[in-house]
Amino acid sequence: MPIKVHIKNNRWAAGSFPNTPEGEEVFTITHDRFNNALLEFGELGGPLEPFIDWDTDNFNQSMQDAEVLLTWNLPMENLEQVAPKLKWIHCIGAGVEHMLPMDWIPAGVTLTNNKGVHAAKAAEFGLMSVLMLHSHIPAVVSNQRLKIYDSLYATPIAGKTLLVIGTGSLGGSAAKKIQALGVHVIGVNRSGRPVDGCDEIVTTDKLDEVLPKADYLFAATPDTPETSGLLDRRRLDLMKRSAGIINIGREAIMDYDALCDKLEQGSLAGAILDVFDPEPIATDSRLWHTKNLIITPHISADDGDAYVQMTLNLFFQNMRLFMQKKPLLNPVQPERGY
Ligand code: OXD
Repeated sequence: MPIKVHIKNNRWAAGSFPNTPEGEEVFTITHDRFNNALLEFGELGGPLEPFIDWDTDNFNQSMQDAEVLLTWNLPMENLEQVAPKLKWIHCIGAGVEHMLPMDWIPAGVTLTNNKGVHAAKAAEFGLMSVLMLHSHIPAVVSNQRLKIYDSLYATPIAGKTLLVIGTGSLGGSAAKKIQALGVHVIGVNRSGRPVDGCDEIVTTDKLDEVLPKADYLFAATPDTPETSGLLDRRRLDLMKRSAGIINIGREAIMDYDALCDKLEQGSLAGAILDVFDPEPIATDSRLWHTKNLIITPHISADDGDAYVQMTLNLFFQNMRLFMQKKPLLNPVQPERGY
């Protein structure tokens, strides 16, 4: 029996995903991309029956006999009736907060995510952004807009301390690259498990103790009930005035209003933010003109050429396991929301 895979691509639309027209090209799974990626997984070709679709154009009809859904999002209502044969949903993103709360997942259906696909790009972005903060680039750019020629000198970065909040695939890969420059890296995670690239690990409940030590903070956590509001105004106030902050996780984990206040007052030196809610940022948002803040439009971790290829690579590895009835890679734990 062939395995029907419904592939739901999204057309770019305001307030939806992809949130920019450029994103549509990066994240779309075409027949060519699907077949090219399949070449490396020869034995899977025969049994697979892909149905490539857009938005919900043919969703209800096609999902009647689909066992697998490959998508960013989906209509969750009555999924059991809409998709009686469904066993596995793979989300083409790492963050799955748009699917919370996960009480809609029918019993017997596994949700997996794209963890790992972003590691190489996130590591380089992490390295770049920490070095940018260390060389005062947000302030240099703010000065340039005001025609201020102020030589903001910096030292080599060795000996500084970086706090990495969220030491999974994104944070962990960035930590390794930055540690190689002689930076002391403190990782913060839920369990306290050791992580390559981190000199020390503390559990999230010890965050208040390590925030004052950080010269730079790199936030790379998903938005879950546990991380939402983690870096609130009180915690941001624990940081050094000379510190810099990067967020490539989700806006929900940090109080951006408090962050903007601190940047304007000079009680924080700089910030580079890559994630926002909503995206794109509203034209009247204060973020656009906050001093010493650089906005990057959600480009920190998605490989512009190979995102779909890497996604399909992970998907086909998992498909092999699915066919062998083995546990899948990257299962999302609905109760944790990640
Ligand atoms: C993701 C992201 O969740 O790129 O995949 O933000």
